[in-house]
Amino acid sequence: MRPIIVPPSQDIKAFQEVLKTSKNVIAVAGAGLSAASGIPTFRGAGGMWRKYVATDLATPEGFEDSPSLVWQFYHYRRESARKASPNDAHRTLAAFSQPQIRQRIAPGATFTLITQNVDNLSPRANNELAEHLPPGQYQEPSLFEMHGRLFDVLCTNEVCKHVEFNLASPICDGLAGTEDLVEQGVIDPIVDENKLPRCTKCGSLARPGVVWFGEMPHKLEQIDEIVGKADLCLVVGTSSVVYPAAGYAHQVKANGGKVAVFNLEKTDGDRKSDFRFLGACEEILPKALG
Ligand code: BV8
Ligand code: ZN
Repeated sequence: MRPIIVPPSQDIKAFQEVLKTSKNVIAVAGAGLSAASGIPTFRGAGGMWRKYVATDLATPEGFEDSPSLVWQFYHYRRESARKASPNDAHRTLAAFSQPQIRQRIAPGATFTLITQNVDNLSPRANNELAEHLPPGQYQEPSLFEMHGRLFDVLCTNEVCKHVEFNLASPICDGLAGTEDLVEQGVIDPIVDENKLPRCTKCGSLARPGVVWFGEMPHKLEQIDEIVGKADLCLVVGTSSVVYPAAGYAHQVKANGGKVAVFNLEKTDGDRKSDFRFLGACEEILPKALG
């Protein structure tokens, strides 16, 4: 006899009751969190991976084959992320990361945001909130950018390994204007490799500070420890296909915790979730966590 799978609840009030009794809450976020900020997602409708083969662009081998092609793509992503602003979903998660705000809806619970996004919008939402809170009230949130950061620039020299946060637009003269070509889907390696970003310390070729396929995501041990203690996992705007991030909700479930999905569309991973709120997370999350 096939086990009867109870469909996920869509009842926000019931979700808020669970929230009230949760002790350790995590949120796993993906590109859908930033969609309303104008940052294209990877796989959904309009997803940018549709035009480009992800494995050609987001892998060490892709960078090895053509650093120009990969830098043109990440320059385009940097420029679009620079022009973007945090949306209501980023702001809701930033507010929920503050204990004195979270107390109202999840008294005594801890909260950690684990984002796959590299666009710097969650840190910006946190910083904007910090500016609006009375001095001394803001507490550094528990935030993991597990796939790295677009605006981190890493040295490729194994000895130097210099890292710097760099918001320059363009990051180097050689890439200026190529973002329009990428926007039109034209992506050939047109920038001379000698004109690509260099390490400011040793002059070696630099690379975007993101985690590519096959590379180890950041701070996995700390994340695994936090996931292991979570009794509620929010899944926000992710197709849940990239591991290890896609496995965290299952882990919380397996540990007896609950899972609430906030996504525009159904995904394979969410059939067994306890709650599923289909729609724009920038509209639903403020209601659910507000
Ligand atoms: C690793 C960084 C070893 C740079 C990215 C076979 C099985 C299982 C795993 C693997 C396998 N083969 C290979 C692997 C490992 C691989 C992997 O998972 N591959 C997949 C494709 C099968 N993973 C890795 O390589 C990782 N490293 O495994 O190391 C290891 C690990 C652990 C322990 C030991 C060893 C590294 C993965 C990181 C890759 N880097 N990006 C960059 O951004 O360019 S991945 C890329 O995909 C982004 O980071 C992105 O965040 C991530 C996931 O995509 P999503 O965020 O989900 O975005 P997507 O567009 O897919 O979905 C958006 C969703 O939002 C949609 O559902 C849409 O409907 C919804 N949405 C849209 N608008 C809204 C919305 N929802 C709500 N509101 C809206 N408004
Ligand atoms: Zn260097």
